[in-house]
Amino acid sequence: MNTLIIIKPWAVQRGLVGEILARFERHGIRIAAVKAVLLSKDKAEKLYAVHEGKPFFKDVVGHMTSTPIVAAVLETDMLDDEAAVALVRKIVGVTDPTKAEMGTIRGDFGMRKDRNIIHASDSPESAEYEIPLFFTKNDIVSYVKQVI
Ligand code: FUP
Repeated sequence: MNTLIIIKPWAVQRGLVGEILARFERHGIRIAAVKAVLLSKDKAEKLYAVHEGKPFFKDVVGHMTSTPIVAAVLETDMLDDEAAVALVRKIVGVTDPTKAEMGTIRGDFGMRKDRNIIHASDSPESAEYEIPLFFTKNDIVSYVKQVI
């Protein structure tokens, strides 16, 4: 199962990329693809398409396109799809860093809901939509042994 995380501009600016990726690795979740990108407005709008029309939409698109982000595909074969997404979201913490538990990424490094350090796909379907915004199939490796 693959899911997408994005280390957002404030976390990249503060040099937290390694620390954040390490948290997933320590759980046995593997990095199947990773890259730094300056996101285009079009891609940012697609990423947050479900929020179009909401008061924070323009701001979040502006923020996500302001300075480089680091996108990563995470892989785990130890859990079913729903559970894999749930574990990644648990490591990330809830949307608002003031409410996120200490020990989660947002709880430890975030401050503002609208600048909450990291994005993670919220379902297997979202992951399927979001991953191709950043990666082609050839960009993504698999650590799962395939028997042919
Ligand atoms: P999450 O799935 O936890 O990233 O949360 P959402 O999909 O609800 O929000 C996506 C992004 O929109 C957040 F990371 C930041 C922004 N946002 C706000 O700025 N204000 C809000 O009230 C909700 C979301």
